[in-house]
Amino acid sequence: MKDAAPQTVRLADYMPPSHLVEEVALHFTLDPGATRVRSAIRFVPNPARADAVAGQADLRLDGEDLRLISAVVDGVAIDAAPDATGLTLPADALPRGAFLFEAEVEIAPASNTALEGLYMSKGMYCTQCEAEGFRKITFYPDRPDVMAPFRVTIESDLPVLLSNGDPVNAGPGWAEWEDPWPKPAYLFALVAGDLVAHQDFFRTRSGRTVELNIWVRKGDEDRCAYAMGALKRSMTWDEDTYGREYDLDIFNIVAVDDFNMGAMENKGLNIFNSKYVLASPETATDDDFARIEAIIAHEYFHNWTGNRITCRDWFQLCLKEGLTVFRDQSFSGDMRSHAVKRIEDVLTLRARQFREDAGPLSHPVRPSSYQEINNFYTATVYEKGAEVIGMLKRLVGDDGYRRALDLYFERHDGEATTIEAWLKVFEDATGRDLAQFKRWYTDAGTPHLRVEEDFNDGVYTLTFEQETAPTPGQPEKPPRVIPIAVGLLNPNGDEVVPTRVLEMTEARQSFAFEGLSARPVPSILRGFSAPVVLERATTAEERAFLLAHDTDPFNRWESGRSLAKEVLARMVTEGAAPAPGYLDGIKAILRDDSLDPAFRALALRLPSEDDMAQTLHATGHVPDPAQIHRVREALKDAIAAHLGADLPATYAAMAVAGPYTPEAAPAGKRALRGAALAYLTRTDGGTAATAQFAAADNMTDSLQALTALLDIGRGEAELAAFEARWKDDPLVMDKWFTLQVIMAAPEACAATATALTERADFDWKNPNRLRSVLGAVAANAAGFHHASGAGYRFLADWLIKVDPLNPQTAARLSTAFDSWARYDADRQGLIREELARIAATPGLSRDLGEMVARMRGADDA
Ligand code: B3K
Ligand code: ZN
Repeated sequence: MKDAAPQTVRLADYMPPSHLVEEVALHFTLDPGATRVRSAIRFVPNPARADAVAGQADLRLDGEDLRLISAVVDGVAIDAAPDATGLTLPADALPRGAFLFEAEVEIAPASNTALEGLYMSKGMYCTQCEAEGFRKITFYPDRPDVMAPFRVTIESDLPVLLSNGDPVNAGPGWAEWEDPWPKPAYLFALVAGDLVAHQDFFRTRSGRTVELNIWVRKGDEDRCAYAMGALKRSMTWDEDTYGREYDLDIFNIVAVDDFNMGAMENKGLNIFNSKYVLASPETATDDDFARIEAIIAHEYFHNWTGNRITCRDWFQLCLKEGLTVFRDQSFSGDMRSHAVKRIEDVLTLRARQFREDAGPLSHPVRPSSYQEINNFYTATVYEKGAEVIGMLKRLVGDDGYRRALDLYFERHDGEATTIEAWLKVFEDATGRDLAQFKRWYTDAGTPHLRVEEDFNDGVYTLTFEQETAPTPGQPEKPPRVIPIAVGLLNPNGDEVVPTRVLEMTEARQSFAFEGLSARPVPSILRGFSAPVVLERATTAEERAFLLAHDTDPFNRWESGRSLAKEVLARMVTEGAAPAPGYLDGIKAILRDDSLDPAFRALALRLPSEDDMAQTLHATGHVPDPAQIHRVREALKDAIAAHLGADLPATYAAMAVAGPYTPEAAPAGKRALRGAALAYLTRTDGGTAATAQFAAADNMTDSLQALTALLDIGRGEAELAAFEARWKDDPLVMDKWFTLQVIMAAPEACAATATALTERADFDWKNPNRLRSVLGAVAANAAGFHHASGAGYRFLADWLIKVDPLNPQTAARLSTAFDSWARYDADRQGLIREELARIAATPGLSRDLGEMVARMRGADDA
């Protein structure tokens, strides 16, 4: 069995492919249980492989779960015997030079529950090939450094038949597509279904007209307009900002209900989880709209960063993902607010990537080994990968960055390349040596940055010390290049030194600022200029000062954030009361009409329970999730009481007049109104929330109200009304499932989740529905970590059940266990028991097997 003894793949073992592919023709005859795939692949020995040129290299083709019907080389049938993972064509059976390999295989898309390769979702056929799904469609060198133009013919009774590239021919029951741009197999896509298009057109800046289609099931057409607008904005932005134009006559997006992740950038045929396409004011929240805009942009941007220039091997995943996340973040900042976007991105980075980096799953942005590559589509590769690009840009400046990117596109277009080539482009374009900077790609772990300061004779000196704790397999952590953006304020709040980027390269390093008349207040790591943990002993007064005066919006928010964490930490560790200075600071922010409402809403948001557990653990405490939950609830009550009459006032002031639109400005007002409502509900017994729910004409208002009511133990009637209205809309019902689990009291969390999974509409084979409950259990920190172990058991039971059908999704959900080492001996014991139970399950997938082994650690894995 292929999963019995998983192989470790190592970057150090990379070998160029023996053969390249000049062209591929595929012919599909679709059938749910017996789809036939005929392939004709023109191979040529790779000039970079002397053994292949000399006719001495076997050709290895990947292939899994395929029934081989025939194999032919240059017209002559061969006797091919596939093994569990593919087919080897021995060198002595191959012609010298180029040759044509033809095969016919049979596959069964209807029974493909892993949702990888060709599968079916609600009567439609669709594909997901990244990372290694193409090998479940036909025999092929399924590796990203083999790029080829594809011609695809699809035969089926279904009315809409789509593949990559441009349509070249069609007739009743068939269609032919041709993609002229060489691409790796992971970008192949096929869709067939009874679909309708929401259509539009885009004129590129060189004057070509591109047909744009969003394909959905009948009835969903009226939920596509926002995604279409986002697509057109993305296309314009990539032309304006990166000089990149779209390169085919047609761009298709298809919405699919059963999908393992968010979306996929297949060339010319993006396939999306319907959750990230379909939106109307009644069904989608402001956050949903923002995410749709970001994901549409992300997949579109991949056309250049990922598709035209792709990865040599999967270790280079961050080459396309880090860069494309960086690009979509910049785009969203341009469309909305850079300050707000930056704060949101840092919140996500800390919640997901810092957490990952602090535990057993820590790995470098460019890992050096894996068993299952799907396990490395992580916050580290994506979000930290984007941070690394942000640092590069900060170090070389905007012009240097633009020159480097132009050179990257010019030099590597049409190639499958590496991080080395990426860095070389920056070196060549800017003259910088990036050897030390490269450690951000190769070394795992989050650096901690300690700061000391000194003021003497008008000279202010900041001394930084960096340290990174060992991570699995990497005991030594040499210093990295850290760009530290710093500004100085004088004691009356004026900025005396505007933002300057200090470039730290040593383990310990000082930077002096001269000519200051008084000891300044430093604002350090402005804009979160590097993904590090800043440790600085400072007073609550100074933080409150920066919260009120900092000119850098990120650091202004950050001061409030660190104050909140300190308040919560002292409530937990010393039983302290909430500090009045903090409560006053919150009130001042709430009242400050000069601030963007979206920013104020973020400043009012408390650190999450998981964030507090992470913070307490990092400062030498053993976090108690139950106590953190109680204390955080008490702080919410204290804030609500302290804000008093300001709450109804803000709530009223932030009402948005007129019909709902998802733009940033009204969304920001709704966010602040929702934050006020959450506190207000603690003091008015739910009056305002009940009224808001009854009057709501959009999903943001409904969910805010429902959440606020559940938070005070009410909302039964509203939950029922919500269900009655939306029971036939799975995307909306996912929210209903999630909310009940997230808001459940710690002791009721597992039971609530269990009851929900017993409902007839808990279709657990649908990843969105599955995650709506399992992901929510993991997100309810006090519930998941309840001392009874019920949360742990619930998740482990489900992982064992899901794994045989959908290993990728099971592996992803298992990461909830990765923080086990933070907790007390009892909880550690309970989690380790569950991990051991999963590990002992016969036939465990390579996906979940690898994750569990890493989480358990080398000693007993
Ligand atoms: N590249 C895909 C993710 C593929 C995940 C494979 N397990 C979507 C994206 O990052 O844009
Ligand atoms: Zn991506």
